[in-house]
Amino acid sequence: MKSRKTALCLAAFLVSLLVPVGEAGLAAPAAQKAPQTEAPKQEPAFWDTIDDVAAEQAKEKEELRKMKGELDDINQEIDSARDAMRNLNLNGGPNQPTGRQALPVQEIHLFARNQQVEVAPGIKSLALTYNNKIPGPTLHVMEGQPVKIVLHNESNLPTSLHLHGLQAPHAVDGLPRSGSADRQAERLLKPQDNFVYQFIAKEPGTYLYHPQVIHYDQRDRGLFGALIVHSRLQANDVKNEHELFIARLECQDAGKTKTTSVLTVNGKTAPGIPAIQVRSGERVRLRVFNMSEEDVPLHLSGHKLEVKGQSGADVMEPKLMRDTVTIPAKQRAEIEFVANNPGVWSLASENWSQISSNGKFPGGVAIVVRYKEY
Ligand SMILES: [Cu+2]
Repeated sequence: MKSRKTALCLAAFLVSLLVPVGEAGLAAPAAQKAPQTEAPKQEPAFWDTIDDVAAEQAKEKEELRKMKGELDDINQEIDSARDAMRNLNLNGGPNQPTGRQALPVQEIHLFARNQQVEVAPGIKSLALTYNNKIPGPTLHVMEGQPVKIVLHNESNLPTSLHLHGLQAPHAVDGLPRSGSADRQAERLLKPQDNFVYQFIAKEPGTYLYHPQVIHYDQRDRGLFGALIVHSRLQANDVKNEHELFIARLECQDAGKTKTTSVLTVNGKTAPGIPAIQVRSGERVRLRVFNMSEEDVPLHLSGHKLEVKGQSGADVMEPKLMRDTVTIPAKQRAEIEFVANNPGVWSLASENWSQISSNGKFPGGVAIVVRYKEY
C-alpha cells in the first residue's frame, strides 16, 4: 500500500511540476513583448539585403528596357526619314519604291516675243519678253515633280533656254553638245520653232530661267524669269512673297534717238515700280535676282533683313540680320523681314547711281514698302 501512495504522490508531484511550467510558457509572449520593441536596431538580415539587391536589379532592368524602347523609336524615325528621302528621289532606279503617290506633270508654256516695254512714262525699250512681261511668269513646282516647259519662239531671233542653278539633265540644259555642229543647230531654237524641256525638279530652292550663254544679250533685253521649287517636307509659312528682278535695259527717250541704259526692277524704274504692300505682323519674303553687272546694296529703312539663302545655298545659310544686303552682280538672294514697324518705308539701293536715272532722282532701284493701314 505504502508504495502505491508513494507512486501517486510522485505522480502528483510531477503534475504539479508540469502545470507551473505550462502556465509560465503560456504567459511568456505577453511578458516579453515590451522589451523587444525597445531593442536597438539590428543589422538587416542577410535575406533582406538580397531583396534590396534584387529590387535594384529590377529597377535597372526596367530602365534598360525603357532605353531600348527609346532606341527603337529613334530607329523607327530614322527608317521613316530614310523612306521619305527615298520617296523624294524620283530618279532612284532600283531603289524606287512602288505605290508612291506620283505628282502630276507640270506643263508650262513660255512664249518668247519681241516687245516694246515702257520702263517709265515716255521711256521705252525694245525688249524681249516671255509671255509679254518682264520678268516672265514665276514657275512654281513641287520638289520631285516632273516638269515640261514648252518654249515657243515667237521672236525674230534664234533663242535657247537655260535652267540656272537647277541640276537638270544635260539634254535640257540648252547648251550645244560638243563636237557636233548638227546638235548645236538642234539646240538653237529658230524663230517660229518650239522645244520641249522635260526634267524632274529634284532640289527645292530659288532658280531662274533665261537663254543660254550664246544668247547672252537676250537676258539684258528682258528674257528671264523665276523658277521656284517648293519643299515637300517644309511647309511654306510665308504668304507675302515677291520676286524682284534688277536689270539694266537699253532705252530710248520719246522722240529722241539717243539710247540710255536704265536700271529697272521688274521692267520698271523708280518711281514707277509698284509698292510692296505688307500687313502688320506678317513675314515678307523677297527673292531678288540681280541680272545687272553691278552689285546692288539693298537697304530697307525701319526694318532688319534676314538672309535666308544666296545663289543656290537655300536655307543652309546661318541666320544673318542686316539693314543692308548687297546682292552681287548676276547673283540672287532670298531675303525675309518681319513687318513690325507700321508706316511707309523705302527699299532701295544705297548707291546714288542706282537710285537716279541720268542724274534725276528718283530712278533705278527704289521701291516703296507700304503697310496696308497707311
Ligand atoms: Cu544663269
